[in-house]
Amino acid sequence: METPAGDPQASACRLVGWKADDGGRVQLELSDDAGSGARAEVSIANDGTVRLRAGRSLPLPFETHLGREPWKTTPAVARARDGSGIELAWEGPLGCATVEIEAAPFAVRILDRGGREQASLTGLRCTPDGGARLAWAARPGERLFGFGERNGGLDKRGEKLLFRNRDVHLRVGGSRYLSIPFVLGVVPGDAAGAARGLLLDALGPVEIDAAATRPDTILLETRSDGIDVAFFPGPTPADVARRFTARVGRTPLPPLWALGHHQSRWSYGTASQVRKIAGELRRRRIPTDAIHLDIDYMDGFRVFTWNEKRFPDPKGLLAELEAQGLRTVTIIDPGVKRDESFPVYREGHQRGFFCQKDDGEEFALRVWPGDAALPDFNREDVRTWWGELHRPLIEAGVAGVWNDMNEPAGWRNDLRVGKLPLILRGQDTGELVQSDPREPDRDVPHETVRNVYGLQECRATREFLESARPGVRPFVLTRSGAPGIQRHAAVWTGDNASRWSHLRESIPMLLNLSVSGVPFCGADIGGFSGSCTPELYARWIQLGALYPFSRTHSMVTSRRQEPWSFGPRVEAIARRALELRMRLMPYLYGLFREAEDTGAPVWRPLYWEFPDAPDCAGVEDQLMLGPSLLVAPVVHRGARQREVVLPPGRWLAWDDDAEYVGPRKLRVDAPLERLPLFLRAGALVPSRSPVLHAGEQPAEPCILEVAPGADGAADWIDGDGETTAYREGALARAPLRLRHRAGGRLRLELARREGDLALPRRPMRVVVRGCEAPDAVFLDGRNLAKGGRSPGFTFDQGRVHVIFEDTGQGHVLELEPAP
Ligand code: MIG
Repeated sequence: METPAGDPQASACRLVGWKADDGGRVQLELSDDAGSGARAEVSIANDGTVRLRAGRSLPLPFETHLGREPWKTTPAVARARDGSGIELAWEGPLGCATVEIEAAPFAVRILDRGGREQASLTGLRCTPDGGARLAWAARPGERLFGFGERNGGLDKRGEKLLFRNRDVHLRVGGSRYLSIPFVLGVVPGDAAGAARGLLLDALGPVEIDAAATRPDTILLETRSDGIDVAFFPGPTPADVARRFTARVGRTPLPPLWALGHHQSRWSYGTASQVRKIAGELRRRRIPTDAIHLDIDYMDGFRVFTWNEKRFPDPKGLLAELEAQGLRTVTIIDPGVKRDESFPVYREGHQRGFFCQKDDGEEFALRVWPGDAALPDFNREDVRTWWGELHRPLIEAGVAGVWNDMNEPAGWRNDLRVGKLPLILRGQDTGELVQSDPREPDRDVPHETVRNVYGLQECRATREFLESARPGVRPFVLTRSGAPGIQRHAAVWTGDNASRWSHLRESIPMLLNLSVSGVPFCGADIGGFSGSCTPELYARWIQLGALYPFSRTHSMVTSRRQEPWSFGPRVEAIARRALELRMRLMPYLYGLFREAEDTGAPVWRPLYWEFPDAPDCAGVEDQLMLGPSLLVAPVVHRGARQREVVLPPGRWLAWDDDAEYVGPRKLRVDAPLERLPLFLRAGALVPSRSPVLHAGEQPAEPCILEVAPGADGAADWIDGDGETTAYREGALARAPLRLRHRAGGRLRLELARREGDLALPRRPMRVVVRGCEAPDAVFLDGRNLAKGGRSPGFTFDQGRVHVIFEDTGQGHVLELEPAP
């Protein structure tokens, strides 16, 4: 008899046998009411992450076949419990877990050190077609974040979510380009054990019912390959992130130029247009590091070609751009034009590299070049081949690759509306087959591995770039992806529109993507389709200049969207916004380095930094840029003020150092020129004077912004902007500490730089904001003179500026207040 879908009480399976192997894995034999068997396996990793896999037959693990680290099981000891069931326990320096496996009904309960229940997994059912279902108990008051890239609000509790990669084009709810079935559960205000995470790991589409059908239950459902879940204990979101990203991977430090602003349009379609854009960017002094070339640089949309009429000398053009500090990123779609005279197609076809239909015919997708064949990226030989095809591009000087349409997306017919094909969604891929990444000789329905199509493409691209330019940090940008995509590519959120609602929505979308393991993400600034208004562009660039990935992009039919397209006032706003990004580059660099080290995202929801503050949990129109900066952008048309939820603690307004004490709500003025931004007391933000691009020397390379009012600590991270030498230690780390002493004395320590990177002595400016004129300032015990000479200090509008030469050997600054 069928049990009602998702009834967690339904005794779907019971344990009929078990054994523990030497590796600490517990193999379980299960049987359901109908007498059908199922197999499961439970294991614990050394950081306390617990994995449960189950299916009619035990699913084959796939992580190493996606290029991830193998799952490392600890030799946890399993023993039979009194009565029935099994207990499995592990405790180590990185984490611990106790797993209780109950026999009938089969249930897996995960407990923490104190014996408190962390997770309860019940109601396992394995269907004959290979799918499976599992229920995970939601906690009272628990908010459910993460879920990768989704429309809508921050908290998804009460929603049913399908994860199947698809080209959504504009705004539709439901699944999108990229699927990360990861849940971060947070109980606001509950400091102990507040955060926990779970990944429903899969190659194909899955569903999560986020307590929609049953208010106390999260239902996890797959369609093929059994079920594979990993549970990540907290207690903080950062703990969950560290464990989750240890499993799926982290973003390697991007090249510095990729952290700058990118200017894109569909399309800058001729060499002279590109030159003109570059010229304007420089003439108008708009900080920008990259120009993107969309599909029209190609010859008839044939990948890896150039249209020779429109781009007669790519190498010359790209060298010209680079001399102006502008890198070039070219789009690459997976679809290869089926044209016998096109060498890429001919070779791929002859070598059998393209996906087929189940009848053995080559599959053809209607997409830009007409009929196109799809490489089967699940095969290593195909990935190597595909990677190698990029060689002429990088020899021409292409710096980064933009992977679009890799869900994969296409359409049935090109019905033309004006000059544009009307894209009919839902190309039927029902008959498409691909290699199983685990067993390349075996064909499986594309649907069962669909969600990793884009990831495998990006992996091919990145691995090639790494091997072709050894020691150079690659840049790959993608639309589609799956858990772990952050190891290979930055993610942009696809086609949005020039609407205020899409500006607003980009915040929860990017925050949830960020906590889903993808720190390097952004939305098209100004909106992709539709025509942006001057005011919308101004507000969007103010926020977008602080997106972790910052790119202006627009559609072929929309009004032009360069920073100067909206008149001088908005141009000045854009310049200022991008200058702020350039100022904050040392801070951003440190945040990206931290993301690679710990998995903590660059953009953080308020609850991440303030888990004890219930009022912060649901805030979705503000964010933390790292631990120190609160961003409260204006996202409503006509608004010249906004309400800010100020988290607990003291805060300094970025522009005028006005001091506020949270938690409180605050109304702030936000004329069109202003982005409300706050420094957290205790913040130590490494910055510099703005430059036009990563390669330019700043007038002042080191400016430390200090927000007094609380003690604080941070690291100043320095390294080169291009190479992977930092992995061998060529990175400088200077620990910073701020202390408030009795009598209002401030003490700032810049510890001696650590690491193998030899840095020259350099001028340093420390800016202590929001203070009274000091009586005296001491540098390394020496009383500094007042005045603009180094070493010395000045006092101006509530800020103390101390300038001196940073030797890297460590310095102590002391500010003595007036009596
Ligand atoms: O069918 O390459 O999301 O950024 O400009 C549209 C043209 C194909 C979709 C991408 C968009 C890009 C556009 N592409």
